[in-house]
Amino acid sequence: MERVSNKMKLKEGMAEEYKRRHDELWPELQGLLKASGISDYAIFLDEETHILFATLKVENKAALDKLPAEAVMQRWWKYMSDIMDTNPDNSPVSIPLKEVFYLP
Ligand code: RM4
Repeated sequence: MERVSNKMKLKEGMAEEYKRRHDELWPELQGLLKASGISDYAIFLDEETHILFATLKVENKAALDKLPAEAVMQRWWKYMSDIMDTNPDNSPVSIPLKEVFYLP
């Protein structure tokens, strides 16, 4: 099991909408994430900076590299692109974070 964290950026004033969309996470996307070996996936919002801190566990990190090619992932990213900082392909600007502490 590997831990992976990264940060993304939400557009100002979109906190409620971001939470609403994730409360209604598409079952198909949830299925893909679980089938990819992801668990304990949480996203926290820093309300001062609008930075989203995402953290998850995954059985094998290589599985994450396959997600961008999945149609449902691309549809989700397009759906989310109006409220997040995104790359030209609609994927969120996602900056990997370095683990510096862990207490099991
Ligand atoms: C986020 C972002 C991530 C996705 C989660 C479910 O807003 O789009 O890439 O893994 O939603």
